[in-house]
Amino acid sequence: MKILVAGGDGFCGWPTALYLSNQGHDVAILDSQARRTWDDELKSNSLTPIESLENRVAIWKKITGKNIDIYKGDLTSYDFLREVMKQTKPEAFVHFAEQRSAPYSMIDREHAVFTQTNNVVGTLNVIYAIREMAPDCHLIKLGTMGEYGQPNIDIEEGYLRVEHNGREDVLPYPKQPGSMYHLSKVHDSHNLMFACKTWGLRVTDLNQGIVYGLHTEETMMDPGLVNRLDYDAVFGTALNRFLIQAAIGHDLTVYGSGKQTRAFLNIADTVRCIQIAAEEPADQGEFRVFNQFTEDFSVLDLAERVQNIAKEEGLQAEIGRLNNPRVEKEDHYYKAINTNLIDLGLEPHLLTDDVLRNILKTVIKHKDRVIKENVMPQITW
Ligand code: USQ
Repeated sequence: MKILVAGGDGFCGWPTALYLSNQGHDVAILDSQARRTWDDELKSNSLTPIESLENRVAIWKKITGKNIDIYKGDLTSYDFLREVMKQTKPEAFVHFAEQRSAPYSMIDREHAVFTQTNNVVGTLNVIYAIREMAPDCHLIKLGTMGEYGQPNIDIEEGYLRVEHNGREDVLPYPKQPGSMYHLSKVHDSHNLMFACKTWGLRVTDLNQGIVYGLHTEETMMDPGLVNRLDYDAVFGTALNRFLIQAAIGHDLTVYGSGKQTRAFLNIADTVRCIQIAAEEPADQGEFRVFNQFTEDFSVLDLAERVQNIAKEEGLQAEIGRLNNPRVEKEDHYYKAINTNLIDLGLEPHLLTDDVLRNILKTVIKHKDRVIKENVMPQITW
């Protein structure tokens, strides 16, 4: 298939582009390089040293003989997007190209406005470009498990059967997002559902949990293909941050009681989920929702597991209890359903001690690159 990966230079997008290319798909990357610009803005960096997008793609071609075209530009520019659609004529459009950090969106008014404008307008442009230029193209859009929040009932995959005053309907699952960023994805979901219903677009919304790890088979083929890895308090996420903190002897930054429970998956499962969605597309007019995660854990459980593995590797990692910089439930019910992707063939890579140990060993190699001032959270809700 011809697949366009928007956001193909980022943490999820880069390994996905390589994986799809390796599976024999004809892949092109659209990317504005925004993720690299935010590093400059925040005076932060990837733990792993990453090559420019041009070099990455050239190395991939040298090793595998497979070509990946690059289109540098922003989805919020409709003229640019139309031109890319004209040249690539994609059968599947994988959309990772959003500002994805909750803390970044909560810095101040400007960052909230930027996040929602960037994400919502970008996705609206994708909807209109597909409608105008490739109405059969299947849009695979990255949503988030955070759209649902932490309700006191089971979280279904996108829809909930409701009985009310003796009548019954299947309705979009209620959304209770926890940041201006998470809200942007809720807005996207509504726009996408409307586009499917009204114009017959076909969309899969992948409500992904927190991704951990960094390597896939493809990114390990050459040091120049390595994935980025974030550890800072703005773009770094819970488990990866704890592993990097253990590597540098920093207390593990558990926010509040640490009883917050979240859905997680390995980056190796992210890439496979995208392949499954692409090869088993939604029907024309269907707004299909998959919950994309494999396991759930409380933040404190993860910190304790990292602490134990670190100890076995001769590292001292204390669990630090910080005042929670976020406004969020800490003690709550959490059960989310994730059978759709499993039914289509996903075989989860579960979080074993060996997996934790391997990530820890990788991060130890690069620990001198950590900018220590960026580890503690500074942004509050
Ligand atoms: N947390 C800590 N210590 C830390 C970092 C986080 O205790 O050092 C806690 C937070 O308070 C929160 C939980 O861990 O309760 C998750 O925080 P996170 O920063 O790992 O993840 P989050 O802000 O939710 O966002 C990340 C991605 C986002 C994606 C989301 C999936 O950045 O793009 O949408 O995970 S989900 O969490 O399911 O919404």
